Amino acid sequence: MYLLIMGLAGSGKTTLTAAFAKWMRENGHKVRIVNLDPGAEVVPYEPDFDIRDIVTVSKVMREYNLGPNGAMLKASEIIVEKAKQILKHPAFKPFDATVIIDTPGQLEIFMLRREGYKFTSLLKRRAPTVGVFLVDGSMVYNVADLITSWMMGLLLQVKLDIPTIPVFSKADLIPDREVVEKLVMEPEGLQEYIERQLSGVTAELASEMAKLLEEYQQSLRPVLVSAKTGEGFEELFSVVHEAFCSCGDLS
Ligand SMILES: Nc1nc2c(ncn2[C@@H]2O[C@H](COP(=O)(O)OP(=O)(O)O)[C@@H](O)[C@H]2O)c(=O)[nH]1
Ligand SMILES: [Mg+2]
Repeated sequence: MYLLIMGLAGSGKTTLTAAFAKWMRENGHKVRIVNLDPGAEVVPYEPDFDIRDIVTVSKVMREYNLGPNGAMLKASEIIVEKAKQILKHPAFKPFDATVIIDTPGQLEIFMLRREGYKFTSLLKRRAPTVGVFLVDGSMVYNVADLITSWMMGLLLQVKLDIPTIPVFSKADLIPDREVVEKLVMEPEGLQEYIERQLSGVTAELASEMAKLLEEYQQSLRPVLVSAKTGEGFEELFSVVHEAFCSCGDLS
């Protein structure tokens, strides 16, 4: 299967890729790692395939005289143009291992555009593909942060049409740990916080979103993890497995 690690820049994708792959290996699972981020400087893992062998953001900046965002855009186009060739690499063999794919730094320039959709479609055609949407847990201070970031995972699921697990990263840094934990585990408690923290139309809108999340949470529950301490990895593994089972057979 393919496990696509997605999230905003700095949400912890690369760190989680390294730590979760190590954890899976230690627990007897076969894993391959793909670095799909052409803008990565150093990565804390040994990739089985590295997109930087084909394209890097810094080279594209020099060659096409572009800034970092323009270059990431151009690099994304190059990745999609060469996708068929890239996917032939043995690292992408999906049936004897979990292929963990660390995605490009800026979600909005790759995953949320046509490029991300196209690349994911090609993966999906080959094997079951599950997404992880990482939200930087240390940036969640209140119920509005929690709901909006969690919703983004849902949007990504709709956009890419793959089961996408909402994962709150950096659990070791979450400022109000108990509140986030409670809200994530018992989304019905969200309504109470919404009434306390928001008002008017915003509260109504947030309340509708919370209902949607509560409903959706029954099929793919959110997980709190720390790549630093390994907390939540067992839970993440079991939710990935459930998502995998729900996303098709192995044929
Ligand atoms: N304390 C802590 N820091 C983390 C954790 N995961 C990532 N980070 C830090 O967050 C920053 C961004 O992480 P990175 O993996 O590069 O994010 P990416 O841009 O999404 O790939 C780095 O400084 C990491 O060391 C975590 O679980 N705990
Ligand atoms: Mg990264």
